[in-house]
Amino acid sequence: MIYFLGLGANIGNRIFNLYRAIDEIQKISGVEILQVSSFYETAAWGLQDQPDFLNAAIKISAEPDSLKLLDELQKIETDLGRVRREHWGARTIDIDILRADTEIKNDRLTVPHPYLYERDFAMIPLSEINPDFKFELKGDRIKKFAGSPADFDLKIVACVDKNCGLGCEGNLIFHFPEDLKHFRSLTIGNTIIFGRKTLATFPGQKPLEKRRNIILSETLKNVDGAEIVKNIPELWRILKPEDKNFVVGGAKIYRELLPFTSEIFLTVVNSEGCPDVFMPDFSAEFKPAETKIFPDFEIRKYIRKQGK
Ligand code: A4P
Ligand code: MG
Repeated sequence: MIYFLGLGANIGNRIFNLYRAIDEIQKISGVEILQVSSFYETAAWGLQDQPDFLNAAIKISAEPDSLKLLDELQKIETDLGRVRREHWGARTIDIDILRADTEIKNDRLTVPHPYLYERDFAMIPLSEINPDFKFELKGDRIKKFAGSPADFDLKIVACVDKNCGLGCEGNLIFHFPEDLKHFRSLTIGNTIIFGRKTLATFPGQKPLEKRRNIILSETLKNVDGAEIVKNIPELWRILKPEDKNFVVGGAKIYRELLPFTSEIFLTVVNSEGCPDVFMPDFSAEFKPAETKIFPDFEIRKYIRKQGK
């Protein structure tokens, strides 16, 4: 089932609270984040004598039923330090279920959220990721806040065989000079983001020259010529909105960063490797944009169906 969630924070490091909440939601078993809105700074609604909020909306698909999902979301609120004190009061993180595929009404849950259409702080981020949701602006004070994952230019570059296989025991399956040229022309002068196993497939197992190398790894300590971040919230802290960032593997990193990606460059080789890892399925959220055909492979570009 598809759900749209609203996130809000107005105590502590508000932006980091949102980063962490998104990261924790992505870790819920059976939940996949599909899209994340910009962050907005908003005047407190309801109880007005409290600091401004940062608000955002995200779209997820979730296998757990709605009450199980609510339990998981409330657990994240608690883990991130939220103490329920006053209704509509200040909080480190608040996660509400704004909308779902169906209406829900029971003693724990009302979806759509009862005040949804009264609140610009919920509807503006929500309509950014789903422009089909029409609403009337209430005129509350709200402005975009820089530094959301949606503000970073993130693209995936990957090479797969015809079964969407990515790799074989840590090695890339194919090496075509024309594809390497394409990879270099995209990435040189820009940032590449990858995991520990992908580092091991680079020449000399070293970061690639002429690019900013960022490794996403919990275990690596120091690597000459690269910056290491332990988790995705740390990644958002060091990316720059003016930079172009390419996610170059492996499978786990593709899966984790797919929700924040605007474009995918997929080299599809016209044969079968012996893959043990696969590209995550992105067909629900992305559509083909252009294809370049070469003798042994083609390079397909995909873009998001609905603006980032
Ligand atoms: N509940 C019922 N329906 C839902 C739903 N759709 N999503 C129940 C989530 N929870 C839902 O919520 C109380 C109970 O509501 C839950 O146990 C659940 O079973 P809570 O989060 O414990 O309490 P709360 O958040 O103080 O109350 P409430 O009514 O959820 O407050 P809101 O609506 O979340 O408002 N101003 C700005 N600018 N930005 C904000 O983010 N947030 C609030 C809180 C007030 N003003 C704000 C903002
Ligand atoms: Mg709430």
